[in-house]
Amino acid sequence: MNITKRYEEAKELYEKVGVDTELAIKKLSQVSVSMHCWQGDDVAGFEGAKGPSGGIQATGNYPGKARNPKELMDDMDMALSLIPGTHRINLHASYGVFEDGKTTDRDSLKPEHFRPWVEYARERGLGIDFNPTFFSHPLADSGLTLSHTDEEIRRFWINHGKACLKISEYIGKELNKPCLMNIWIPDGYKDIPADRYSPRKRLMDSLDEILATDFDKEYVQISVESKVFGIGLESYTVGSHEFYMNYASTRGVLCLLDSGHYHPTETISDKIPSLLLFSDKVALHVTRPVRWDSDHVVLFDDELREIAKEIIRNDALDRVLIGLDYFDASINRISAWVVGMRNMMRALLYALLLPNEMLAQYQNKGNFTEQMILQEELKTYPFGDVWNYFCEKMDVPIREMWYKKVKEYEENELLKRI
Ligand code: RNT
Ligand code: ZN
Repeated sequence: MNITKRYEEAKELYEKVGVDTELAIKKLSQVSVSMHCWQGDDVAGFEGAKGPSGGIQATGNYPGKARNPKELMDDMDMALSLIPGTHRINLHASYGVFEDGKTTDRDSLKPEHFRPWVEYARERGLGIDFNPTFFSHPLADSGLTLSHTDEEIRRFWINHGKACLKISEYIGKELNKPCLMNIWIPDGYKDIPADRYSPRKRLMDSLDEILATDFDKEYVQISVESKVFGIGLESYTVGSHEFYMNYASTRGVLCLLDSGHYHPTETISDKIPSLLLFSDKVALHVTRPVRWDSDHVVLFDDELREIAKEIIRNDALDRVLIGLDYFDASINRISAWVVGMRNMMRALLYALLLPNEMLAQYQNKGNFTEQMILQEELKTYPFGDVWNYFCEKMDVPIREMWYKKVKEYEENELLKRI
């Protein structure tokens, strides 16, 4: 009752600045965000790795990480039950499910290894996105995969990419929802390279070979993810932003912007409209870099709101494929998912509740004073009342109430995993 009453009052206030809260809620309820499975186990996967290699790192030792497919699926269920909306899940190739004792190397992974995930998603009405895993593997230990000088190693990774395309196609067809297959490789050098050109040429050729696989474009979308540096690979990254932006635009694949993969003062929010002008779609890995690509949990901060504004103001909810990408092992991992996913949705609602046309008109007419005043006042409009109403409507706990459920689950389940 209280929630509804407060919402009605908020609705009236927003109406005065020309914002339709009902429409905002309707649009938000249709949004799907890709929830990354790897937050649940510190990017370990099911092949026996302890943590990730490839210049990325999950730090912390909070108890209760998922150790097998069942635990990871249960934990994701717990998280999803506290996040408003119907979403997608994001899998890595290292999360294949094998029958007891059997394993298959990355170059010969098959759709059947992901059937349990497809069933999981189908039962819950979720979509699935997919990622080849070009790290946490002996043949990636040198820090080079698709750009390797050793033809046999390079070929192994090309075959991995091709195998993953077939798996993505299988997933897309089974769920009748396009699967986004994102390619990120760690390749780079710790110190100043003697040749910056040839590794990029080899990467270009490898990607072209992967894309030459026969696959149904209706069910698979491909994106490529650039990076500025990785741990131990500080001086040179083969798959840089310029490399992939040109690659994507010439090959008709999507550019994926990871908010941790640029220089510290560079933001991806500003890149979204530029990409939307030149390509049909753009993909995101929303994360939070703290001084480096640290992959902290996504908070409701300025950059998250700017990202959301660029999506909403450009009416691009169906052109920007939003996925999250962080891994914090120092806090309850389910809470990490819930905080980040709720914040992504919250930021989209924030942007949907702005009088975007009016603000743009101020800018176009040079009324920068009014523009600033309204933008600032809107920051303390009763946005939280609309958010609570939305959560209640979507049948998930309001405010911080959801943590009670996570705490219970921690006591009954997570702490028993030793
Ligand atoms: C690494 C990239 C990449 C990974 C995941 C696990 O810097 O951001 O997207 O985080 O694929
Ligand atoms: Zn990423």
